[in-house]
Amino acid sequence: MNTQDYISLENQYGANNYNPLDVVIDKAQGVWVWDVEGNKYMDCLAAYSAVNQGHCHPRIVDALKNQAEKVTLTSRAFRNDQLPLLYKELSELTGFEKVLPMNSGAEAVETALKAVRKWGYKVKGVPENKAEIITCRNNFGGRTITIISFSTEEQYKDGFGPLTPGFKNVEYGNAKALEEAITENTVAFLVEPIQGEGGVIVPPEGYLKEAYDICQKNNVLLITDEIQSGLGRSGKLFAFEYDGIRPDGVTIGKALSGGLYPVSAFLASKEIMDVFHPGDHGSTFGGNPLGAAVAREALKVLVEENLVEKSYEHGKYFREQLRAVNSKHVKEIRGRGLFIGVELNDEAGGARRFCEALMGKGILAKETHDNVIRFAPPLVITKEEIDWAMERIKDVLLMD
Ligand code: IF1
Repeated sequence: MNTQDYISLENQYGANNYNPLDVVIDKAQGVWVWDVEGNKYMDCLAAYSAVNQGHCHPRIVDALKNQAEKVTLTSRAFRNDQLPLLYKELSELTGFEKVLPMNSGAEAVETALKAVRKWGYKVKGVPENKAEIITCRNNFGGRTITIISFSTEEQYKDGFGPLTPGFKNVEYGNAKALEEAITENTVAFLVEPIQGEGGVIVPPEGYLKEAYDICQKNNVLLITDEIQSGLGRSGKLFAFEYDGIRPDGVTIGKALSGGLYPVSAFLASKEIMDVFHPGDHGSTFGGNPLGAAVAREALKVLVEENLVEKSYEHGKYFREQLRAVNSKHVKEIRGRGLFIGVELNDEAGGARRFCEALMGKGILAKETHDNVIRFAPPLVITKEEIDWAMERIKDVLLMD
């Protein structure tokens, strides 16, 4: 079968909920992927930061294989030997006292929403069903009905009502707007330290610190969603570190498993996590030993291969090289670490055509919000591989 054969099958049997590039990948290793015709591409999306460790990292593949031959799923009705070790290693690495394991990022966000609401009622004393959560315009937190209820992207909500109440959106990066939105019923502020889908938006210097102080003053929990920006993507373990703060809770996912298995988690203080009692919340696969074993190895690889530092250094280099192209199409190059957005001028005709041109030159990148090309390769990318990419990116950014 060739590319078109696979695409025809997708069109015949698959829901039409994506519009992917017409590349059918059947092999991947490190920053490289191959299509069914044997063409080789550099993956500059890294599955939206789920393969920070590089595709099919041998150590994580081995961890998956070894565990798969022992036990893969016990449910949480019983215990297993991998989850407590993941708890310990995650807590020691991140500094958060408690972990609640889930599978998808959206489930981790939903867990955080439940935690902050319950904390509001049981600890802060907000009247039942009156809890308010503040989020930011252009957020992305997943696709569940509650999460899209605070989305400002009309398409994500269209046809999925009635929406979940209890959310207020404020302008991203505007601490004053946050302060003005707080009422005595506000339980939390949920924010991405860098908005990925919003177009790799880095907030003004000190914004998170201002937000932290405002939350502290008003007894409002600060929860950062680091499902995309976390685990090295921004050049720090967590992007919240750039403001020298520690939020009350954080959601992680994607690279937590290195892309080998869906593993996510909500991390928080004991005070917050203790709102959960047996039977309050859970998931069939949440905390399973296969995912836990994979996540433990993925975190070890992140640390032992210095991927956070590499993201910082190579991201800086990548952004410098992009700026040096001096393309008439480019409005702004922004980002932190290897989380890079190239915003194009309106006259450039949209980012999709640049992504298609990049694909023709062996680079897979994804546009976000029509006019931003996101470059977010696996953090294992080398300087030489960036140079290889830049030769091709330069040609594309200099096209008419
Ligand atoms: C899609 C976007 C990115 C996320 C943040 C939670 C989640 C995500 C900050 C939910 C997931 C994915 C979802 C995927 C494409 C991708 C995406 F374009 F949708 F918005 F990365 F920017 N918080 N983002 O980025 O995690 O449930 O997907 O595991 O839905 O198309 P998930």
